[in-house]
Amino acid sequence: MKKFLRKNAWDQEGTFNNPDLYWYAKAVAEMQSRKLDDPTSWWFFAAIHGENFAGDPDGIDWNTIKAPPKVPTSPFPSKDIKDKYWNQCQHQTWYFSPWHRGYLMALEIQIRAIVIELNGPDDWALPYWNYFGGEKENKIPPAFTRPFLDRDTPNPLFVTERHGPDNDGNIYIKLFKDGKPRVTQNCELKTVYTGNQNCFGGPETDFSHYGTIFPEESLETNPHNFVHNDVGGVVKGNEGLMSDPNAAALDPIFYLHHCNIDRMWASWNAKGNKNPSEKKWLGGPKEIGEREFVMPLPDGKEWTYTPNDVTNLDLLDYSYDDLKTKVEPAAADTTSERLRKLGIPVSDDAQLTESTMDNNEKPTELVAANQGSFEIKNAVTKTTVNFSDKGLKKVSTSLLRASADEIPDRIYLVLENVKGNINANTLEVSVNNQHIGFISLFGLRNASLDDSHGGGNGLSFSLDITNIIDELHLENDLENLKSLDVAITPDNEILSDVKITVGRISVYREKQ
Ligand SMILES: [Cu+2]
Repeated sequence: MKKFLRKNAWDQEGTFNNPDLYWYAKAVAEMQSRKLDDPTSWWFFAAIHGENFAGDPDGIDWNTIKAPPKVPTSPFPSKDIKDKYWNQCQHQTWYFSPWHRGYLMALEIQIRAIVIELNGPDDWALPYWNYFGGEKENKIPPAFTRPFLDRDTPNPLFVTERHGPDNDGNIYIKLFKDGKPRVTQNCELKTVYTGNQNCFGGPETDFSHYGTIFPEESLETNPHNFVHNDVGGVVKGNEGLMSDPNAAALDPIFYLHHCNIDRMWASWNAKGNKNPSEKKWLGGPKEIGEREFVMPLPDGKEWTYTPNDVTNLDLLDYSYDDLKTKVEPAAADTTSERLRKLGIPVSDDAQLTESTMDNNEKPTELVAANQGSFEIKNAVTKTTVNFSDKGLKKVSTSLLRASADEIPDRIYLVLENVKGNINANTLEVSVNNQHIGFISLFGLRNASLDDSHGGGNGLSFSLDITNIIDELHLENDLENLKSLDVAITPDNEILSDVKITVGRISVYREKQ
């Protein structure tokens, strides 16, 4: 089988001197010249991910998108075709990675077919945007920001509605905020794909166009969601295309972002981490009688696929020029390091057996909660999370008993049922005045609608606060602890017609 090599979009300075970008632009222009109901058009492909022609009033209405891109609003495909292909993207789910891999493959085949028709290289492959590449590579490659391709030809990769993380038109990924890591590759440190709060690939779900739960720092949560909002941004309440899942794939940078996400999945597997072996994952939602994953091909045929068809890169027709991901050393929080900090002698990592470190199903138990629902305001919103006596006792007992054979509980703060009518915002969360993390709200608006797949339950986010609890234990403060003070600060101003609410903040212990 012929292998196509996916390379870094920042090669040749990320300009049109990079043939991968030049030919991508040429082919995107061709796809953009095709009709909405043509399954090989740019518009149809974007709608496969998600569209909002007639949907909710708060979303980006495809009829009114400011050019470029100039989105055609007719002719519509037949209902059968629309139901079969459109609005498939899988979010907040363990299907996130495989669905998007198939989607990228279909687009790549489509683009390559056009590149060949235009007498371009017959081995063209989709480039990736590695925003972790250092120096300037966290900026969008320059080929995407200039309005013209050649002298008078408009640049098909240029999009007006892209605002950036500071909403000033400067498009880059904000890796740090005030020195604190914000967009990271920490997901690469995870050792299980699904099943617990600390997983790489997302929670087990059925077909999930929009789901509900985000484990901390899964591939989808961070970096994926952050990159969407950092590129898209929001100005005067109007979100950029990338900030809305139902418009994101109209922006040509979308596929280069997802190519990097796909590369990170391949990198995670290359380290020896295993994908799920459950039938329900391997067979996809079709396995339980739901919609199947299906893509159009250039020859008018269709391609249905399952996660099992796309799991193994060795069996697919592409590879990456580089599978390296670099992880900040501070994030390398291993169990043995934790035990050492707690004063428990550990000779080496080998002492911790596989089963104590990451068995999939770990029992969790609620140990603390705040009073209930509240609204996120500008500046800072504070709430108190109260422990139950019983819950606190269990947490402290687990720490007092800790040994290399009995790893103490891990503790998670969960923002439950966050709802709102906006995607483009980030929340900074702190506990007892210590920063614990950032949360990207990409996907929030859709997950909050009553007819969403999650039934309008919004999104839930979990943040690991084990360190904070361990420190309280070491300072002998844990037993007298009654509550934790949680403070939440939004990145972007919350305008008067925007509402973001949190259903409850709770604390869970996870037995190890
Ligand atoms: Cu995405």
